[in-house]
Amino acid sequence: MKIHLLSGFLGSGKTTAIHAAARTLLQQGIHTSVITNDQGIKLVDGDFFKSTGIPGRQVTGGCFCCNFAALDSSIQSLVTANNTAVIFAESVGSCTDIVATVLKPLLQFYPAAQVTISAFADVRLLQLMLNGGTNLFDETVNYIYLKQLEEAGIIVVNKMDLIDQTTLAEIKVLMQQKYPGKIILFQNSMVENDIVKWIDTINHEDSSGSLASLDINYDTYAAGEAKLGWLDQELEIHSSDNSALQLAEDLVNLIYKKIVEQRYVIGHLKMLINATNKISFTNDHDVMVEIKKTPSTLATLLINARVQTDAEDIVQLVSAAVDQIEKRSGCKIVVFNQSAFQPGYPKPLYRL
Ligand SMILES: Nc1nc2c(ncn2[C@@H]2O[C@H](COP(=O)(O)OP(=O)(O)O)[C@@H](O)[C@H]2O)c(=O)[nH]1
Ligand SMILES: [Mg+2]
Repeated sequence: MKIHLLSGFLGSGKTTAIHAAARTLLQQGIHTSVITNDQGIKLVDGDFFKSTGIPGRQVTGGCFCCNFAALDSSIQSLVTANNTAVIFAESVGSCTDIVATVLKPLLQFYPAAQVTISAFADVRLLQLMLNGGTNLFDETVNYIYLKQLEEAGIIVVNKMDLIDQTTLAEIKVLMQQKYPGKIILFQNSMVENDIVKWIDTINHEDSSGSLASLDINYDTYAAGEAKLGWLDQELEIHSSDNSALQLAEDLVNLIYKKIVEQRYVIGHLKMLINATNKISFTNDHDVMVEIKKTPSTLATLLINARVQTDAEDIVQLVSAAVDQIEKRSGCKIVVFNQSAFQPGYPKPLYRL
């Protein structure tokens, strides 16, 4: 069995790459599955994988390291139910120290397994980090970001289609200087060839067993995690004039607009309409979304927001957006599930 762990900051493209890679392997007849992970209650990514038909499990309510038992039972259940040969496991975007707390314990539990770690980095954010850090995020958040890259055997510099060739060439030089000895891939996860190259690399990676546990300050790590407020919320939009999908689109765009107006830095902001239509906003992305709309009296919306402010601020902001859409249209919006919090101090089950 192969277990490919993905770490990397929120929004770096982990789910996109897993989706493409799992599809490619499944087409080759290789039994492949996915484990998504989050601290909240319900994941846009997990629900998204369900809609694609790729076998998967969700570990929620805490990261893999603090929830190792749930990760382990997910692996066992995928092996039993799906005869899985390859598992992609995506860790929470603000989580690090996974060599010591996930990879090494997995190698002890599954000595015959090949376990790899790929740390994903959005090339645009990476560029800011390499040029002396960024004041976009708090410095404790930057600390987590750099620890994720430091511990992985493979760094995937992703979204390389989003910068020009000259800048890319500069980043390649800087990365080779900063991380000698690591495998560094430059990737566009939307392109099949790049995904095939990544699959090939992780297939042949056999140095994971010799990866060193990080030297890491848990107080700084915990402070960085706690800088981001989390909101997971499920809503239903009821419309008597069949405009529920239009209103869902309006609500999604209004929430994003309000976050931008408040100048809250986005870790990630993902929404899923009717369990199939996935929308992802980043700090660089300011176009409004447009979805395909059919007349409908009901639409559902799942929101996963990880934003650098207090969770309560995000709750208020979404609630104000909901009120505004209700008043303007006369529709009824019901929140039926919500979890809002700052992540607590990371307490891994194992640390080897
Ligand atoms: N242009 C471009 N966009 C990408 C690439 N990989 C991912 N994305 C987009 O980046 C956003 C976040 O991706 P996602 O896979 O959800 O990130 P995750 O939070 O790391 O799982 C989505 O809108 C993706 O479509 C890439 O290589 N190029
Ligand atoms: Mg993801």
